Amino acid sequence: MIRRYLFGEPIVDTEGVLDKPNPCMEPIPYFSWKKKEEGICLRCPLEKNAPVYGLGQNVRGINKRGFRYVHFTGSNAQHVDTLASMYGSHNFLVVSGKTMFGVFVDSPGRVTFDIGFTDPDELNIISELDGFEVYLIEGNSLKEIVREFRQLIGQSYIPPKWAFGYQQCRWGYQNSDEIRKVASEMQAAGIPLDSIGLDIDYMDGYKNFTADPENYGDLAELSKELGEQGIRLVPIIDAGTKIEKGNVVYDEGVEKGYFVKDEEGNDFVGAVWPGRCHFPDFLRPEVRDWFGHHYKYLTDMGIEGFWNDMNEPTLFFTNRGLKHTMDVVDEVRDTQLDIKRRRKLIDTVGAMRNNLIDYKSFYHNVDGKKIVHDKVHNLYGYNMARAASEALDDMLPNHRTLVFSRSSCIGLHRYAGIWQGDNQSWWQHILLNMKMMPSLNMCGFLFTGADVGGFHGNTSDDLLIRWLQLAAFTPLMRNHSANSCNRQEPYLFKQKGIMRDMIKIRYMLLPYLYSEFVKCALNGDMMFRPLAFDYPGDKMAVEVEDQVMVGDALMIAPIYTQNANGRYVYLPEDMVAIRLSSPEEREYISMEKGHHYISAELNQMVFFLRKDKMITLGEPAANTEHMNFQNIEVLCNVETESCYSFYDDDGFTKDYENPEHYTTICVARDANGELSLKTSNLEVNIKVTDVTSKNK
Ligand code: MIG
Repeated sequence: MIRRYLFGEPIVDTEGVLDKPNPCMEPIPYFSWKKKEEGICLRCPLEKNAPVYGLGQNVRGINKRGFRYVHFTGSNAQHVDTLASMYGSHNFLVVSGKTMFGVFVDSPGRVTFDIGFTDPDELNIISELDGFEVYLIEGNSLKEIVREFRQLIGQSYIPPKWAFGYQQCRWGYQNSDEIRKVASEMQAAGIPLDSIGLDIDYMDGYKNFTADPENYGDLAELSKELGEQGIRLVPIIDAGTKIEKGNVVYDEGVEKGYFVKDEEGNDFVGAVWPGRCHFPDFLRPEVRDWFGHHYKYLTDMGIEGFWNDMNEPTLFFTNRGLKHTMDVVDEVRDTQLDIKRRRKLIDTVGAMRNNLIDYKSFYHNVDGKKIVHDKVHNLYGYNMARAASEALDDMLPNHRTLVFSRSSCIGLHRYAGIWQGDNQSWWQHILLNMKMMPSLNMCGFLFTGADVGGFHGNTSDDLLIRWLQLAAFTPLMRNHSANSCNRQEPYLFKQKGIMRDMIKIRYMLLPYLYSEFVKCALNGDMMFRPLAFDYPGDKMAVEVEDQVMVGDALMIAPIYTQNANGRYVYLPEDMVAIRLSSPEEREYISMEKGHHYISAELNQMVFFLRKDKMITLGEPAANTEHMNFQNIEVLCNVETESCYSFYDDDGFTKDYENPEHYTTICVARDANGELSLKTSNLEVNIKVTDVTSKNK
């Protein structure tokens, strides 16, 4: 059951929820609330040891209890335990325990979730804005509460099938020949590849919807050439518009009055890559429509995948901040620069970036109302990526495109995916990558993943290999790195053969991953789940923070420690461990419920198949375009009988509901102990592999 509560008068409709139930007039259950200096505070006691799940993109555990998260989208690349907010603000959480409920705080502004941090026995939710809405969701299980919430916020974005293939990216590919080289090196190393990301380097002077005439003058040919090999380009689009006459987006935006304004009503100025920029007012539908249709420049080249960056929005500096900094420089210039002044200088320079004073100094126009940015801050990236998605739908109807964003808010999950931002080549970031998956899935973000290998910092063979072993399951599997660190393409490493085999395993898993993904999107389910969601009565399972369920049939327990040749896992039921060093080289190990040490050398990846479940596997190919999902192997761990609903489609169009996309696959053990197969669709060729208790 879902109930909606209104607090004050919301300044805008976030459009996180499209179909709103009538508001409830009775007082909100579970919570007491009062107005405090920091905002409206909703307080609720927490049961001892009861986990709290959700909040989407954040650091720390799957169980979010024990920290104070502040949702105000930001771009901090230090994803450490004390980071209070990341690029997204996803204000949904589920409190478990004897009484279980979900809460969604629908607000465009800053919301703080103090989950047993200041007081270990309390949840305090503080909304800085007086006007906001709260949805309270009750249900009989964690899964049910999430499903109800997901129905409320609407169906999650489904990208084209090719977006599930391996993506190679890097900040710093200098010209189109370098892109060609990435493709040919990948092919020479026998590594599957579906797309190559283009970072800001491809643009002309960091202007959106342009290509550098010297280095990327042949972008259209490049796109065509690679397209013929089944490889797609995925260019970046940034939030800032360069102030420069002749820059079409600038000229039009100024003329139409489509940029956000400063106090005096002039186009607001903030700096990003090209230096001083204006920022489209994406909260306005007509601005989204205008900006979104500029993607035509790229779609005309056959490009159908895009990523949106710097849309928190990130501001390197404003004229105010710069002037203030220069004043401080003057003030300290001729002094001895003692510790205080030195600190002041450093802090002032640092504070030029993403300063709250600046976020309070520009305005949106929402339905004719002038609204200061910091009150709707969390909606900016959401509406930027939405602009792309809406216009692409218009320009390429009934055709799926890839769009993923850095900044987000609940609502964007209907339009795009997100990546997890500027992580590091740290072992603990493999784990963080995994832990964020279920939290994001709860909030509707299914198409997500992290920069594989880590964005900042130099990666090593073993780190990249172990990371690939996790990323083999994440819908977005993109290796991306910063221009300041070593290159990270797999073919450059000594152990590239292992990397190739891990990426091939990803392609082998695709028919299962794609089937599970689309079904989860259509049914409002989570593809990645904490163990607690599937085994709520199992106290041990509830505490597990380094294993998750993936789809209907699998549990994963990735290795995230350097030099380890295995790890401890907890099995909440009997399962079959599948240990493989390539799609063909496999071992099946029956394991009983309980604690185990499972060995997995660097070249071995392990995952676990649940009892009476099966997965659908494909034959890896150079890319998804060359794969045939109608030719599959089903790997079965089935004692007596089991059925699986296998989803597949053409990967491009949108008639998801077509019953022809579903094949029911049933296997049953006959009198001889052999598995026999029944299927609803004879066009899918199925080979059955029985991995049930091979040891017995
Ligand atoms: O702060 O475009 O998250 O993926 O490579 C750096 C350059 C700006 C941040 C993105 C990252 C991208 C980078 N951008």
